[in-house]
Amino acid sequence: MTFHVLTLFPEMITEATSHSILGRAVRSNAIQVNPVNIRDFAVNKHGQVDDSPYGGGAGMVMMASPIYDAYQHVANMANSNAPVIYLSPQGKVLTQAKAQELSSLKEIILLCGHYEGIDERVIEEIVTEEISIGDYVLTGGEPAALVLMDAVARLVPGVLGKAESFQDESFAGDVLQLEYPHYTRPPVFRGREVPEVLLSGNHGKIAEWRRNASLERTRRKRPELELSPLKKNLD
Ligand code: 4HQ
Repeated sequence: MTFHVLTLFPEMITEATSHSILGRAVRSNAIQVNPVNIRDFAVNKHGQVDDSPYGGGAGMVMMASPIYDAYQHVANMANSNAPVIYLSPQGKVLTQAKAQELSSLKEIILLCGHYEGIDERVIEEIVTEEISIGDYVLTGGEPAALVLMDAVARLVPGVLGKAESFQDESFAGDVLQLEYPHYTRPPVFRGREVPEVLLSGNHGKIAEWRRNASLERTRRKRPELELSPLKKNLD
């Protein structure tokens, strides 16, 4: 799977996808990350990509043409029906189900905005969907694009190792369940003991304890996650 990222800060994307699990996935070709520098498509020799807003007001607006040209550059290599996702608080909030859906695509194009935003006309022209990573305000779209890429990439076959993906097998598809508590040596830390069952060697009992702990935790800490998608539609 290829993530094309239209951005003014391509190093943020390269750097953050070059470590740990994503770094390994890039090196092994399980995923491709293609940051495209919008400034390479600037309107003049000064590298201008933003301008003051029509109608006045503070701040700057990203110009339409550098973004459009950067998009055309990608569209020439990408398959033309790849979604173009604008990271924005105006989008639907990213869910595990959405990450699942995106993980089956061959390519996606992510558009990262900065300053006050992007000229509305280029959004109308190229964006197929808007996604938010949560109801708070970022300084730019790059951290949001990285969050989306991380959540999607780990669902792409070959990205997680056997040990890393094992955990997920016990959980059904789209529904997010909180993880059970984890413990490692020593058996007592500041008077706190590891639950006895985990030291018992009884793998049936251990699996049952973890299933229960996971359910109990989800119910207590994030009760809204327990609602099935069907139930959710009823409220
Ligand atoms: N942004 N989820 C880009 C966000 C955001 C979010 C603020 C995106 C600034 C220009 N993006 N604009 N929340 O806060 O995706």
